[in-house]
Amino acid sequence: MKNWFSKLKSGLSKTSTNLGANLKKAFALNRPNKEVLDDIEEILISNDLGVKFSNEVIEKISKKSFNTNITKQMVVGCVVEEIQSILEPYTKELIIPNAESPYTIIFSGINGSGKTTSLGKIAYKLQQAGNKVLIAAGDSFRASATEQLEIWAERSNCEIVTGEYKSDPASIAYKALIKAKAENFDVLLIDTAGRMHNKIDLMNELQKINKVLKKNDEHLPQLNLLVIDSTIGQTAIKQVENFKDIVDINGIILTKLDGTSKAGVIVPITQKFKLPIYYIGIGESIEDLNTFSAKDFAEALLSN
Ligand SMILES: Nc1nc2c(ncn2[C@@H]2O[C@H](COP(=O)(O)OP(=O)(O)OP(=O)(O)O)[C@@H](O)[C@H]2O)c(=O)[nH]1
Ligand SMILES: [Mg+2]
Repeated sequence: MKNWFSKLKSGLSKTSTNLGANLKKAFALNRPNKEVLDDIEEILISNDLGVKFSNEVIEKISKKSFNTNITKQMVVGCVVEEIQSILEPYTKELIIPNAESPYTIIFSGINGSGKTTSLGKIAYKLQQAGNKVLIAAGDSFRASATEQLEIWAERSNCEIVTGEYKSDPASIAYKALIKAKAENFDVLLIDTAGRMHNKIDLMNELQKINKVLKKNDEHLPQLNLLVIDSTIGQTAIKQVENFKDIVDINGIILTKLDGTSKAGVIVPITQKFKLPIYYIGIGESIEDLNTFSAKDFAEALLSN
């Protein structure tokens, strides 16, 4: 998409400015390689890239700089290359196959992570690409959640199935699935309520939504997407763990990359969980979501 890279770059500017300024400082004084390396290691860790990643980078730079002084260019090149090679295998495009059952995606995550907004943006994308998309308002828990999703359904020109306030989300999902099958929808997108992992009832409910779909067709849902707010940094790692314990999370969306200084966290998340990254969000409007490119991301992150 035209301008996406510059949008991504400016979205990631909080992270890249931090990272760039710190790296610059590390080279401000003429110091022995060993001291510069110690600083770089600290900078990479404090920018959320993780200990494992930082060690790997330091090792590479040490080898490269065996007989020569370390330069900022060398470090930036190495970090970009390393981030790209870690993330590349996990960049995933959402492809909707032609099948009897609708391609079903459940959006889960903690409160306010961007589930509903991401669902709306994806509904728009899939609809634009010619798919028949049905939305299920599976968050009957929060007052006005359904209304919020109805607005997204209207914007994306998709049909929506809703339920009564506080009614059982699994039955809303089921009702939507039956409609989607009967009317040959290609895609079914299920919104869910935000939940913290310690809210046992809500976590069980998420399992129930999965079970109800599976009972109808064991291949459903094809995707359990965890929507992660990137502004929370390291906490995201624990969050992935908690959700993976409950449902079979098989993909992630990273949101709010436009407002975070902690975008680096995607690296340790990927190293630890090896989950495909389907989309990233860099703003609130309908076009501010795109497929993830490891190369663009790595370059934008080190662009300052
Ligand atoms: N800047 C920015 N804001 C975002 C992005 N994604 C979502 N938001 C905003 O984050 C807020 C929460 O988004 P929702 O989509 O309602 O989050 P949710 O996970 O559905 O929230 P609950 O249903 O309450 O758990 C809204 O104000 C969104 O506009 C993003 O990529 N960038
Ligand atoms: Mg929501």
